[in-house]
Amino acid sequence: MLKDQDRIFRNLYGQDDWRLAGAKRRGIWDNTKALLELGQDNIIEEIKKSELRGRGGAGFPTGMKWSFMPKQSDGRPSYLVVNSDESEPGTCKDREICRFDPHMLLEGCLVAGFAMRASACYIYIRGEFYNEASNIQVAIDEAYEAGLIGKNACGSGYDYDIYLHRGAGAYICGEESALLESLEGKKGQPRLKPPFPAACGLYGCPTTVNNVESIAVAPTILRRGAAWFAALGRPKNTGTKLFCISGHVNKQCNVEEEMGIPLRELIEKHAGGVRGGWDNLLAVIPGGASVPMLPKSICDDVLMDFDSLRAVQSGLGTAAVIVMDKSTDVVEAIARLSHFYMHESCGQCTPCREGTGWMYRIMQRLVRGQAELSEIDLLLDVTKQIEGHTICALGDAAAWPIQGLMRHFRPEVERRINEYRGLKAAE
Ligand code: L3W
Ligand code: SF4
Repeated sequence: MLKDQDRIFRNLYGQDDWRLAGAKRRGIWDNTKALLELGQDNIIEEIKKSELRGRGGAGFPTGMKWSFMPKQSDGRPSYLVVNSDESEPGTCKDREICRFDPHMLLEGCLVAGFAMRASACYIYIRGEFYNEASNIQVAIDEAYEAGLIGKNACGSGYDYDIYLHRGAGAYICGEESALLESLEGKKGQPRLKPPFPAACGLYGCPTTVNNVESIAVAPTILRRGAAWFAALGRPKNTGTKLFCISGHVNKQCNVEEEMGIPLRELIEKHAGGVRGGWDNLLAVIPGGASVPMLPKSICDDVLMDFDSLRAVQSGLGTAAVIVMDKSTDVVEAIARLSHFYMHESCGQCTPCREGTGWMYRIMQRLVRGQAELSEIDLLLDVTKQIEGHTICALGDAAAWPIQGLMRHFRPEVERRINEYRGLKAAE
């Protein structure tokens, strides 16, 4: 279990003042100038050494991403864009940073933007996060007033503006290139990659898009040192992580824990255990709706980090742990997610636009058992036709939960079909 002194997020539950005075009491904005004096390359090197991996779902190495930004300007400005469009079902961690510790995010924006030689920063926040946007704007105003950002930020000689932009409630705008389109005032539809944003991002300029949590932890890593961060967790899966635990537990919560904590320990120590006890567990979605679910037999021992979860054909994703006890209709739960992806598909590419609807229609019939047994393989075939064949990861995200269902609960799906056939035959 994470020791108190290793916790990065000191106001996760809003128990303390989120305004500038409170933030300073927690050590935020404490001699930030000294962090900048480390120099751009040293900051990036330190983040690389910490082995911090992106906290938005993909787990891409953060320091490496920053190093893709040009060291010499070719005349174009460059930008840091913070992805605060948190919409992954089950995920509610960035929201807490935005509303209870906005200055922690802003200090991260300054340090990260400076390291990658950005001219300015845009924070793109989910439209529904009205109060969170309001708190961030108050914090931005306070930071300008105190000379922490803007001209000669923190007395460093570096000029740096931070702008807040509110989205309009589309899940796909959390995909980085759709986010950039939306920020530019266009319809939020993903771009083909490459080019990656570091080469051609916002307004055609070099851009890094990072998740809120990735940016918020950067100043603490620099203050306490890469070695401290890297010693937490497991090799290549370092540091602490915010987990969002929801569903059939006794106490749903957000909690900061060490990367690699056993799933069972996470649920029992922080969420009061599974409703009805561990033996009443049916399955867990360990990383937000986009990653495949795991049955109890795997949940018994699995560790919560990128590589351990990948090894069991799932993923850490956004670390949103959705717990389902034995009262859950797993087929219906996955059908509901299929509806979500169909609804949120931007419609740009055919496999996703047509496939998400096709999958949802089959899933609906599987819930009732009104299908042929052969349609299970047809459905799996459709998931394979979508996976890896679309512009962005939403197509994969729509396919994976269904693949997970069939991998672990196919007998339950078949049982429903056989039961329905039996009822029909008896009529
Ligand atoms: C330069 C290269 N940059 C990759 C960059 C890329 C991006 C990052 C990760 O999807 C996942 C998705 C969701 N040169 C690069 C490069 N990059 N290769 O690295 O890229 P990628 O393509 O691996 O992933 P992604 O498109 O960013 C994110 C999953 O997260 N997810 C949902 C997330 C939802 C939220 C939310 O609500 N907050 O985050 C959950 O699992 O399915 O697989 O920056 O440019 N060669
Ligand atoms: Fe749009 Fe889906 Fe294609 Fe992504 S995969 S670009 S959401 S149609």
